[in-house]
Formats: sequence, structure tokens, C-alpha cells
Amino acid sequence: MKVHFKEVRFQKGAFSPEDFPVPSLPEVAFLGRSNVGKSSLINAFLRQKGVARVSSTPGFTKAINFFRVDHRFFLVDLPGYGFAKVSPKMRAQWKTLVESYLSASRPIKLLVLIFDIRREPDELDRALIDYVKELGRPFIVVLNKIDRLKKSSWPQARKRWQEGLGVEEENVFLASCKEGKGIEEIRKRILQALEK
Ligand SMILES: Nc1nc2c(ncn2[C@@H]2O[C@H](COP(=O)(O)OP(=O)(O)OP(=O)(O)O)[C@@H](O)[C@H]2O)c(=O)[nH]1
Ligand SMILES: [Mg+2]
Repeated sequence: MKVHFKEVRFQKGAFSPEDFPVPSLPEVAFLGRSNVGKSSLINAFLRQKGVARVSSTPGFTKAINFFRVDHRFFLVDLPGYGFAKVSPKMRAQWKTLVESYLSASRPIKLLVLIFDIRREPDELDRALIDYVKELGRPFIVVLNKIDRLKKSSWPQARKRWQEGLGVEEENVFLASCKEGKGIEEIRKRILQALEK
């Protein structure tokens, strides 16, 4: 697949399942806690700044944002989960929206699950992995913000996440969206999934 993208178009921000675009092109979706760098990874993947909005305020992306890349595929920026400051009602709305996207009969070729490498995997993270496995959606795990850790502690952190989440080694990627590290490998894997 050609790796240069000509046109990236913001197609839609969906606040409810009725707003989802009619399934057509293959989709790759980015999912993770608020503030882990979902939007940053989308921009890094596209090698374009400011396509997906990056924010330092956790919980910024509230809608499911669909970006159409040429006439090839959609990148889907899912709103972040797990932020403490929202009401139970909002959390329930998030769950309904994201779950209906993931479980709908959409042509999702790959889910990119992003975590902050500095954290410890917890119950919420494991529940997400179990849910995605249950759905049978193909996924990779991206451990982002490696620039915030000493290089010498990367292998240990990687192992901690791999074991904590119960995922295969080959599906775990280390990244720094800030410094552009690890992006190429992730890019390749995403493009590979889109070709299938
Ligand atoms: N140090 C460091 N900061 C990063 C990295 N990736 C993203 N950030 C920063 O983390 C913050 C959140 O990034 P976003 O891309 O907006 O995160 P998000 O997951 O889309 O956040 P929500 O849409 O709120 O869920 C921003 O301040 C980014 O600049 C990284 O690899 N290293
Ligand atoms: Mg975002």
C-alpha cells in the first residue's frame, strides 16, 4: 500500500450511533484512556499536524471522530475513557457510544489500544482487553510516552504491561508521539492490517 496520503478529510463527529457514517471503507480505530495520546498518534501516523485535535485537557475528544484518508480507509478517534472528573451519566454515555461502535458490524481492520507506559495496568485496562478479545476484534497495544521513562526501564515496563494485560509480545509496540519514536513500526502494522 502506498504510504503517502493525499487527502485527509474530517468526515464526521458522531455523538450517537445514528451519526456513524454508513460502513464503506475499512476502518482503524484508536482507543485508550483520556490523555494517553490517541489524537497525537493519529497525527503521527498521518505525518500531519493538527488533523486530530490534541489537547492537554483530559477528556477533550468527546465524539467519535471519523477521518477519511483518500478513498482508502477511515481512521477513527474514539473518546478517552477512565477520566475521573466526569459524572456517572457521562461515563455511561461514553460506554454506550463506544460499545455500539465496537460491536456494530463495521469493517474494523484493527483496534489500536493506547496506554501510558508510566502507569500500571489496572482492572479497567484489563476489562477493555477482555472486551475486545470477546468481540474478536484484531488489536495491537501501543505503550506511549516512552520519552518520559529512562530507556533502561523500557524492557521492564513492556513486560509489566504485556503480562498485566495478557497480550502477545508481537502485538505490543513502544512509542513516543512526541519524539516520533516507534511510529514507523506501528504504521507498517496498521497498513498491513488495512491490506487484509
Ligand atoms: N511526553 C509525551 N507527551 C505526549 C505524547 N503523546 C501525546 N502527548 C501529550 O499528551 C497530551 C494528550 O494528548 P492527546 O493526543 O490529546 O491525547 P488523547 O488520548 O487524544 O486525549 P483525549 O482526546 O482527551 O482522550 C498532550 O499534551 C500531548 O502533547 C508522548 O509520546 N510523549
Ligand atoms: Mg483526543
